[in-house]
Amino acid sequence: MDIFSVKTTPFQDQQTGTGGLRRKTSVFKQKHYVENFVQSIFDACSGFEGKTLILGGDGRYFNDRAIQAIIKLSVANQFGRLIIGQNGLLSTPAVSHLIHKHKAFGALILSASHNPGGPDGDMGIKFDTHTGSGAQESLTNVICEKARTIDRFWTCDMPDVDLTKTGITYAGATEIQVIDSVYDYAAYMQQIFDFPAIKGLFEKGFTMRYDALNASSGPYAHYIFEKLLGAPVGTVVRGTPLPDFGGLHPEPNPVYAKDLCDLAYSDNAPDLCCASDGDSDRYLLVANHFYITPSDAFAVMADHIAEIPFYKDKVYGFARSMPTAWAVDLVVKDKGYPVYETPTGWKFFESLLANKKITLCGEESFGASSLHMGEKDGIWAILLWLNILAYTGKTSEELVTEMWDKYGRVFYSLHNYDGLDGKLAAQIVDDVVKKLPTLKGKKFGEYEVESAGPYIYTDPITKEVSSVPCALITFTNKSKIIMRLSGTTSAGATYRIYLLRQVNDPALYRQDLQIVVKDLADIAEEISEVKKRTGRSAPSVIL
Ligand code: VG1
Ligand code: CO
Repeated sequence: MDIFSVKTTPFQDQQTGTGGLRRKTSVFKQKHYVENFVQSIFDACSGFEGKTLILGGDGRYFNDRAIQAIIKLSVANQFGRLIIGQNGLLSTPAVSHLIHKHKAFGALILSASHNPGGPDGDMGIKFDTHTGSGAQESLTNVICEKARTIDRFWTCDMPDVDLTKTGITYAGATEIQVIDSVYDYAAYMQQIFDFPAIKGLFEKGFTMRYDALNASSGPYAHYIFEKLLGAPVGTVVRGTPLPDFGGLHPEPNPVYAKDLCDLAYSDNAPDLCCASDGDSDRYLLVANHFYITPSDAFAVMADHIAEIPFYKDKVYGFARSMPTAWAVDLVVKDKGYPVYETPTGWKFFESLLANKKITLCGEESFGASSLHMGEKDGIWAILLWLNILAYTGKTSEELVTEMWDKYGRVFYSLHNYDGLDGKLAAQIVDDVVKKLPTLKGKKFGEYEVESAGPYIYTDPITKEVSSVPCALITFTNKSKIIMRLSGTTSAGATYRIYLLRQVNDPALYRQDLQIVVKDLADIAEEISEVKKRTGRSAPSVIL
C-alpha cells in the first residue's frame, strides 16, 4: 500500500456553522471537497498518530462515498485505529459514547443532522474532539483557516473497506474495526435508566409510536423500545434509514412530523408519540392530544432528575440555550441549583459538562442531554421521559400542567423565514443590532423594553468570548424577543424570531400559543421590518 500526497486547491466556502460544515450534496460531490476539509481538520490538530478515530454517519446519500475517502485519508495520516459503524451508520449520540468508551482522539460524523438529504438535499461533516462534543470555535476557526489555503492532502491506494460485515482488518499499520452500530449505545442506556420499570409501563398497556423519519435512529429505536423494553412490534415506524429519508425533512417538530402529530390528536392516539432527527440527537414528545414543548419537557426532566438512580448523586446544575424558555429556571430555583444560559449550539455546554457545573442541558430546538455524553441525545431524552412516567405514575399531560400550576407557564414560539438572500438577511440583523441601543425604555403598547442589546457570551470556565450576531430584547412584563440567523443552512439564510412570554394566570395556560405571542410578533416586525424588507407576508415555518 502506498501513501502519497495529492495536489489540491482550496474551496472558499468551507466555513463551519452551528454544527459543523453543511452544504448542498452537489457541493460535497465536487472532486476533493471531502478530502480538503478532512485534511484541514487533521492539519489543525496534532498528536493523533497511532490514536483512535470514530467514523460514521446518519446514512444519508453520499455518506458511502465520503466514508471510503475518509478511511484512506485517516490511514495515510497515520491513525492507529478506525472504529466504524456497520454500513457506515452511527448516530451522533452513539459516536459521542464511543469516543469516551475507546478514549478516542475524536470522531468524524457524516451528517447534516435535521437538514433533508438525497442528491438535491444536504450533506455535512461534524468533528467531535476527545471530549465527545463538537469542536470549539477556537479549533473550528483554525480548521477553516487551513481549508482556505490547503494545497495538498494525504491519501493511499488501499481498496474500499467492506462495511457490510463487522470485524477487524488492517491497512498498513492502521487497524480498521467495523462494529455493530447499535449494541454499545443500547448497553449504555441500560446502565443509565431503569429498564425494568419502563418495561413495566409497556406491560401495563402504555402505548407509544416512535417515528424514526427514515433516518438513523430507526435501528436504535427498534432494538431499545421493541426488543429490550417489550413495546409491541410496530411501535417504531419508518425505522429503516434511507439515503434520502424517503423524501422527508428529518426534523422532529409539529411541522415536519405532521403525520405523527395528527395521530397524537386523533381518536387512536397512543399515550405518547415521539420522533428523532436525521442523526438522532433531537427528540419530539407529543402526548395524547397534548403537545409538549421542548422547553417544558426539559424543565420536567430537571425537576425529576434526582429520582433516577444514575443521577441521584450527580445533580450539580442545569443549562439552557438563550432562546429556550426559562421554565427550568422557575422549577429549580427553590432547589438552589444554578441555571446557566448559553448561546445556541451544543458545543457551548461542553465546558460546563466537563467541569461538573451541570447535570442536564437543553435547547428549545428539540435537543436535550446530560453529563452522560458530550452531544445531545434524542433516544436518551425519550427514555428519561418514560422513566419519569414509570416512577411518578403520572401522565405526560399531568407532569406538564402540574408544573404550570405551580410555577406559571412560559410560552415559546419560533417564527422562521427560510430561503432568504444571505446578504439581505445579514443586513437586516445588522440594522436591528444598530437600533438596539435606542430601544431601552421604549413602550410598545403594554410592552416596555427593559433591556436591548447584542448577545455576547463569556464561557464561565474557559473565559472564551463569543459574540454571536443576535438581537436580544427583554420587556418588563417577563417577555423576550430574540432575532438571529440560523447557522445550519446549506444555502441562503434563515431568519429566526423567537418569541417568549411568561404568564402566571391559570386562565391563560390553555390559550392558543399564536394569540399569546401575537403582540410580540408585531413588535418584532416593527423593529426588524423583516416582512417589509423581504416581501414575505408570513413566516415560512411557525412552531
Ligand atoms: C439549530 C438549532 C440549535 C441546534 C443546531 C444543531 O441551529 O437552533 O439549537 O443546536 O441546529 O442541531 P441554528 O443555528 O440553525 O439555529 V442539529 O440536530 O442540526 O446538529
Ligand atoms: Co441533529
